[in-house]
Amino acid sequence: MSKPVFVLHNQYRQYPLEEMQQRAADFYADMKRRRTIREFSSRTVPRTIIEDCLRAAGTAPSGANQQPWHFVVVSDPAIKKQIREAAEEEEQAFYNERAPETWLEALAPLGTDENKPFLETAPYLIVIFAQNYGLRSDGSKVKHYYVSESVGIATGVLITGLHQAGLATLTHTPSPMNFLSTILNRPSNERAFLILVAGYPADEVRVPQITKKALDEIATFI
Ligand code: IYR
Repeated sequence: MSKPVFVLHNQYRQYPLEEMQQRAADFYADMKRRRTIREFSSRTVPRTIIEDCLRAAGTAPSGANQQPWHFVVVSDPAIKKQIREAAEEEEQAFYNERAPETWLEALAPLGTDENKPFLETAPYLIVIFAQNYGLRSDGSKVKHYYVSESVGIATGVLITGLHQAGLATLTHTPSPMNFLSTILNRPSNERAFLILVAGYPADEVRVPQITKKALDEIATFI
């Protein structure tokens, strides 16, 4: 059993109360502008921006600090095409056969359908994999803890980072997503978690008129 090693946390910053209030308000105002978009421009984005956002995602807290995630950044048009074709096949089955009526009703306000052109248009598809367990170099398995929670948190950081860098995203979850492991040749300990489509929005992009719940609906102070 390895012993913990503690170092002084000298990166923490405390702000005067007024500044703290302002920072919280500014952050909320900026996050409120984020919208999931479904039409992307094909304009290229420097890879270095994606790299820094991924570095930020990699700072996320995770169960036992196991960092059970892997990000495959797809910009190759041939691979994007393969992903689009496989995703659309699943989505066709979903929208026309598999999805229960109640699910389709829940999705109706978003105007989604089985066509996923953005999977080819957007400059980047960041395919996020969750590592259900780790693999030692001798092939033995390492148990991972709180995998979905950890990968979900890292994904949130990534979405936030891309947004504040000035990019738009779409969290896309074709179901089932096993085809991503095949196309991207991922090891058996990983399962696709979601595809984060990233890039500039298409000109004059339109988004569904939806609202977010008010604070008193999402939080209770006792
Ligand atoms: N995976 C499908 C359906 C879908 C499901 C949910 I829940 C959404 O919030 C949006 C879409 C699709 O991507 O179209």
